[in-house]
Amino acid sequence: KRFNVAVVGATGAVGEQIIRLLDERNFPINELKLLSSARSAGTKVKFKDREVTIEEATPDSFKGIDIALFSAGGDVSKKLVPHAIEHGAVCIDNTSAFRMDPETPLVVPEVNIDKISEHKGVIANPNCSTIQMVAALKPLYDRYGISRIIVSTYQAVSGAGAKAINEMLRQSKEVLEGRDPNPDILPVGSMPVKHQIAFNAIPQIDKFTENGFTYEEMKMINETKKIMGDDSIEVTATCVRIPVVYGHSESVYVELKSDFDLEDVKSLIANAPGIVLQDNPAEQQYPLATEAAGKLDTYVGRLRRDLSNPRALNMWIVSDNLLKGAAWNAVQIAEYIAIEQN
Ligand code: 11C
Repeated sequence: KRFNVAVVGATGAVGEQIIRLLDERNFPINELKLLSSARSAGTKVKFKDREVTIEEATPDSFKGIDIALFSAGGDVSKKLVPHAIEHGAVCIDNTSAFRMDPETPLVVPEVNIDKISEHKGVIANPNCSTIQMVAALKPLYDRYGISRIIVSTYQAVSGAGAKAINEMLRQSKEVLEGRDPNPDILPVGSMPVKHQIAFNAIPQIDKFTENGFTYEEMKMINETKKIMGDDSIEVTATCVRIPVVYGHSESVYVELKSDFDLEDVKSLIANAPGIVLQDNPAEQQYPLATEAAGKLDTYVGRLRRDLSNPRALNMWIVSDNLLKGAAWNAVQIAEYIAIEQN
């Protein structure tokens, strides 16, 4: 069977990668519908041997669509996903709109692909920083159990969209030329205070919640429990924006429920699907955002037993936030749906 596929948010940083992956992976497409806001409608995009004109996304856009991939922001998803479902489409939603809805599966294929069959029209794609962490920790969870995770992130500006990338590049040039960098977007476009990102580290991604954690940090805490299907895992997170374009890096401390052998941990990670072990301190080999950028896998290194707790491990996890963290995870889910229906 070939599918009628819609991509909502086709001109965004994630939408562009979704289109590229559907093309490169030869997804079985009959009709491809590219949708965006009225502002970008009319733009032409090359897809295989055809040219597809981007159309404005409206409630009627989904007639005859089998699979719809959404990455145009939570408000667009909240408004249009119900219409797409009504027209019979399965929606894969990249936003946080439905992630914590108990009826909606939150899926990282390497962790809980079995959940896709429970969907009621929409499958949620988790937050980028959560995806790479749970994908890397899953083999350890299965073998040893996990009681606690403490994570600090070093997140790329592309997570905040194309405008944030431009802001970081512009500011870098301005600082090097001795000019004043004018912060305009980061840390959060809709908040009044802005901070310089060039040559800086900003400990704020998304707005603050009432408990002092940001929404990004709460996503890592809540989504991890839901994806792993285990509310007993204690998670704490500090999320930081750094001047890297592509690739989120994470320092993760994880307490296991039973004694472990470090060589066994390395071999579990080396053999896990979608994970690459890059851990050779003698050769100064460890994951780097510059090397993970553009790749589909998640890279793990700096694996070491914690000195304060022999049942805990420290590690460094890196992945391309626009790919495994967003577009690739979504296309992977679409591929599973296609296999299921064929
Ligand atoms: C960032 N993680 O790096 C965010 C972007 O909930 O899908 C993705 C936000 C989300 O800024």
